[in-house]
Amino acid sequence: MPIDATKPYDDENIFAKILRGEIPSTKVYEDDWAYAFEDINPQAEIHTLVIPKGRYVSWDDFSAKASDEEIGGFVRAVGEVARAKGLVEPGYRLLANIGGHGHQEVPHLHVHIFGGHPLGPMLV
Ligand code: D5M
Repeated sequence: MPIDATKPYDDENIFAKILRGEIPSTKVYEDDWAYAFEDINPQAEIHTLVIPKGRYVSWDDFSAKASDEEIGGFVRAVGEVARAKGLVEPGYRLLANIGGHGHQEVPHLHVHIFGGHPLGPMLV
């Protein structure tokens, strides 16, 4: 079910639990600003999620409230993960779903990194 991205942050969401180490994840990368792990239900050969360490529901929440340092650190971390995965030369896709129409399911901002093969045109 898509979430209402205007609701307050819920500390019991599944990615908050992953950040606290309360449920397992396959870690790909971590720094002061971000944590990256493999998607549990991959939609491409490479499907990695990058989340900020701060408590942000969505891209909207993050872009409105995060500090420039947090935003810069997070954006740089997404690039680091893609480089570490060897995706720069073949190319890859970034996606952030936001709220109901965006079909966001987990209420902690996450950027999807897809790659590993030609992805074809975006459908929407
Ligand atoms: O995508 C939410 C994504 O989160 C979806 O691709 C599955 C993934 N997911 C859900 N639970 C887990 C756990 N526990 N580990 C790894 N990946 C997970 P959205 O953009 O919100 O629709």
